[in-house]
Amino acid sequence: MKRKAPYANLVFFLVLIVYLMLFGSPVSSQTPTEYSFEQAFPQLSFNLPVGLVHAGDGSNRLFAVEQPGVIRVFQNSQGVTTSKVFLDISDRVLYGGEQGLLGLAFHPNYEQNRYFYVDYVADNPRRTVVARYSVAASDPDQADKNSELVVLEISQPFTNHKGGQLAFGPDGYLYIGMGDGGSGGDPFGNGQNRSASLGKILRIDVNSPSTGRNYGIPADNPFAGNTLGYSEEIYAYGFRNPWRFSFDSATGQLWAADAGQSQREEIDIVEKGKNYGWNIMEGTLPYAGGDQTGLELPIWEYGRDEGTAVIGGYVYRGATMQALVGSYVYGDYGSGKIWALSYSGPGTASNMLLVDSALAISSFGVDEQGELYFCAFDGKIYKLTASDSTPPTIGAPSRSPLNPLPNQEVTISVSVADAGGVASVILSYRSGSAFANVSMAAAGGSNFVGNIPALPYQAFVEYKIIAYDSAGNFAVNDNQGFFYTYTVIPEFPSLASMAVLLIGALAIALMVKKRRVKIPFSIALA
Ligand SMILES: [Ca+2]
Ligand SMILES: [Ca+2]
Repeated sequence: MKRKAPYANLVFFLVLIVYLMLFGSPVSSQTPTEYSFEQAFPQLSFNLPVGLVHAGDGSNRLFAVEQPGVIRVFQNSQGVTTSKVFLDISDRVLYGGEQGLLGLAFHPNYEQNRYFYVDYVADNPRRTVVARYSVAASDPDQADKNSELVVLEISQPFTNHKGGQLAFGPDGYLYIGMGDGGSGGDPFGNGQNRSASLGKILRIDVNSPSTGRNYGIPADNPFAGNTLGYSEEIYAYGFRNPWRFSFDSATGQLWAADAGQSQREEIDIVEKGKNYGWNIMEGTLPYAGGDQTGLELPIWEYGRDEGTAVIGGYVYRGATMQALVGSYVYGDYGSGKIWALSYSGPGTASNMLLVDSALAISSFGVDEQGELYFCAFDGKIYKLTASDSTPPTIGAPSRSPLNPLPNQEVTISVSVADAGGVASVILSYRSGSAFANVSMAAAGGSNFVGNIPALPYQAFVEYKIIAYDSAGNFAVNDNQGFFYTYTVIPEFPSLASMAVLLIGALAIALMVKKRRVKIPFSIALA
């Protein structure tokens, strides 16, 4: 048995305290989670996919938007082998360059009314069309091409900067992304012109058509009822080409990515009535010049060293990549990079590169579970995956009883956490010789418990905790090499041993007394 002098424990704890003061807590360190991407539906290919949405109807279907004018529907399953044509309006769509079928959004009450909305560019004259279509109850995978109701049309001067995103907000209104109409530098000044619908994010009420329109103007739109000739549909303005925007499904915040001219790609949190700067500014840089007072700056921007056209994504709210929950995942068409931006107010933005895909990323999408996908112009839909390279985090173990008797088991409790899941927790202990391992049992929450068997009087016990996650990463909490320790204390004497001791003591006392008595007799006889 390994024994220590009484002072050894004291010296040990003093050393430990000094060590902890210098080097922090005795818990395993973390390494970053690694991200990659893979084909989400390897057997499916699409013709220039620019969007992926779900209907919110619990059917677990996905709808891919093909820029030339087709929407295809398929079951959200990795092994899916076919997709069906949900809608083909390629004969109505002006396709080419940035033009085409660009946006799709299902009505929030789609399950009841079977309405969905598309944004496309049409010709003669060149214009953006936002239209509503219906789906026959008899075949949920087949929209009725003849059900088109044109909701609004916006004249388009050039072939580029068409915007095209459609999304219903948490308020039930339909939000529409409109680029500045194109060429370069916004020659007509549409972004800052509140009488134009171009260079804006618009908001309309598709449920309440008002006189002369197939939609209503929400009463609290910034310019609702104005007499200055401003566009009543405007929700926010000063955009160049807000190609993709989305609502955070948890907070309702509107996140938009505005593609820049030649220097800055930007991410904006869009709020009602605000001016996002174009073309007075490009990102945080002056562009055409003018008064910058009151302009809303991006929460994040990057230059040509990182990409050429930002593709807005989603605030991740899925379940498979815990470390990304709450971060805005977006990418770049030119560089194929995908990042996660976390932001909780001015000065808090933190951007992390997830993957460098080298793909021509056109759009992001989420499924009914909130899992994230992206479309690329190689015709494939990809999903982002996290490879868990982060070992579990092990807390400081607690022990009961603190000072066991020789006949007492010792229960060790410890908290173990891992974003990818804890696979096993081992309690490893020794008393002088080799370590023995005990599997610790889950005990609710992140707690695990295991027992060290009863050990003899004055046994000096050392123990540590080892934890594995489901990806095979492991962490050891051995108290920074000092182990956690205790010494089994002496057992309180039992009644039987007390009796033996008492009898022994009496016997000795009697013997001594006998000798004392005997001596004087000897002397007397002598
Ligand atoms: Ca801006
Ligand atoms: Ca892990």
